[in-house]
Amino acid sequence: MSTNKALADFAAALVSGSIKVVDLSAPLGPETPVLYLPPEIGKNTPSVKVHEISHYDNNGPFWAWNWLELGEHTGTHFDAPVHWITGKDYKDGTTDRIPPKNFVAPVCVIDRSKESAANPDYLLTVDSIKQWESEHGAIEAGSWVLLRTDWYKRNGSAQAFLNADEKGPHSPGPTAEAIEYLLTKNIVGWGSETVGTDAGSAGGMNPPFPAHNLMHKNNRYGLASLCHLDQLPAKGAVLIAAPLKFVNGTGSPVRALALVP
Ligand code: 23J
Ligand code: MN
Repeated sequence: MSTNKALADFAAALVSGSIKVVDLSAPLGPETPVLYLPPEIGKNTPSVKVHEISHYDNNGPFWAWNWLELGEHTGTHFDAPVHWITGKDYKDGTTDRIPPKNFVAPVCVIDRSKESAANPDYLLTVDSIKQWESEHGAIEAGSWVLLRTDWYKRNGSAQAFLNADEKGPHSPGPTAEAIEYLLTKNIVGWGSETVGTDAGSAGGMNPPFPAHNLMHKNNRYGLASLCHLDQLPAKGAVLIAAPLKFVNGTGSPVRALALVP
């Protein structure tokens, strides 16, 4: 028999409940808010549509099933490197070719919920990450880094979640320099509670959409529209987030889960 103490202890902790499973995904359905891009920038993704095949009726007497009309980048979702032009040539950069080991990783949670409540255009800076590291220890290679903003609490209303006015969307996110700094730490990915991994103001940054541009340029991943980051410790949890194995996929809705002590 092949055994491993860490895995046996882990299995026992799951059964006893001393390690909890926290659901980091938002409900996925027709009401799920989706990104809105001004038409001069590009075409938009559709909202989720559920098409009924049968419902224990003449179309299938003993069964119910649906088919879905679903964008890859909808709801709580994973961004693969080929999503961005800077990552387009990575052979292992599509949802079906990413090494599955990268779907399970330790997670650092930077809580800037107070700052984001005070300022919906809040941007995470390098100094702020260094401050977090002085409190919680260095960000380790192979970790996910997630920005907690409590923005997920707006998820039930597209208007509050996208938070756009005539000047564009207002939602928190990282500066380009913050992402560059995290890349020097060899993180596996960057995640947020907002509709995309970038701030609402990111279209005007240098480079535009720096979380997308820089993470994917380095064959790293993104997670957007995460929920319940307020249930995670700053350090010490493990994130499981696996995209569907779409052939040549640029992203996928995920059921993101955290294992929490
Ligand atoms: C396409 C263009 C801009 C953005 C996005 C997609 C996303 O946020 C996404 O879901 O990847 S900002
Ligand atoms: Mn995306």
